[in-house]
Amino acid sequence: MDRSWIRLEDTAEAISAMRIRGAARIGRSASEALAEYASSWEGEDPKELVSDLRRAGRRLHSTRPTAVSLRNAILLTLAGIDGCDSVDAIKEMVVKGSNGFLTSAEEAVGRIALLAKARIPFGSVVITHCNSNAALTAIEAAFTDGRVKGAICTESRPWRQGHVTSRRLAAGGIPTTMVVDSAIGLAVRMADVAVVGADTVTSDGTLYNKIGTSLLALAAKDAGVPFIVCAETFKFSNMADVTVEERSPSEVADPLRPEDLPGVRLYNPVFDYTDRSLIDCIVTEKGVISPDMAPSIIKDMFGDLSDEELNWL
Ligand code: RI2
Repeated sequence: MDRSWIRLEDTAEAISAMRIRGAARIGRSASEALAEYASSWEGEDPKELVSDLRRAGRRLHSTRPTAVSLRNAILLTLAGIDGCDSVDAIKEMVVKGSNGFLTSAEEAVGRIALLAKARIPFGSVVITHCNSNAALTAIEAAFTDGRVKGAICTESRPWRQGHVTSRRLAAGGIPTTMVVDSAIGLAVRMADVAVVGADTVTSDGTLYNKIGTSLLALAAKDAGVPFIVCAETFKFSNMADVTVEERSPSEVADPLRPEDLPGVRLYNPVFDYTDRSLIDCIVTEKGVISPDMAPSIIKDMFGDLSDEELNWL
């Protein structure tokens, strides 16, 4: 195995093992890994480089099947490489594609925070689930404006990303309370607004996000609490199907003590889906939309890509 592939493999493994996690972050890491792989590729045949880059894209994509951010980051970073007639031109195209993707991904979070905070009434308690940088940046911006007086975070089993979330919010001075996931029904009634991130938004406006999100959305609807999704446009998917990632049962129960649960199969889905009817709005960097406007976001994002560029992955 050559050295550039080993570095790409390191990134793929880190994403797979969730040492790199968060839908946007895994997309950014994949884009960076592709640019680095292209830059350090040694060879003279442009066709071979295109084929190796696609192999690299497929390897990265295999790590987290639900997060469309990963797929879109790969497609957008490698867009245009077929039209290049030299190895140098391909390398330049990939580095340019990656830089463009990284810059727009970073800017998107700031723009989303600006738009989302305006949807949070002054003096609100905000409830959030899991650990979304887009959602947390919006909550922090709203706190700075005096719109947020407190935050409630769910623990987010099995990985307990709620610990990371509550530490971040508390460190920023926000009075923060963490609850176990089964307290969602009660906790949402202590909140004024729910703000979450997105792993994937499909063309029919369905949200795929960390397991438990749909329960928060249902409880929010029942309690009359607005449910806001913060999603960069590269989280939108033009795919008909979404594969919900299932991870190892060892994340839920101790694999060394099978005797604790004799004859029990453990099911550990990572994401669930929330119907668009439960979503008040989706805040993207292009504006605040209702879920039924998802197709126009998808058209905007992929409008310049050929069928070949959209379908190779
Ligand atoms: P940002 C995370 O997935 C969570 O589900 C979170 O809501 C979503 O990504 C979006 O996060 P995971 O990688 O992109 O923890 O907004 O499975 O940071």
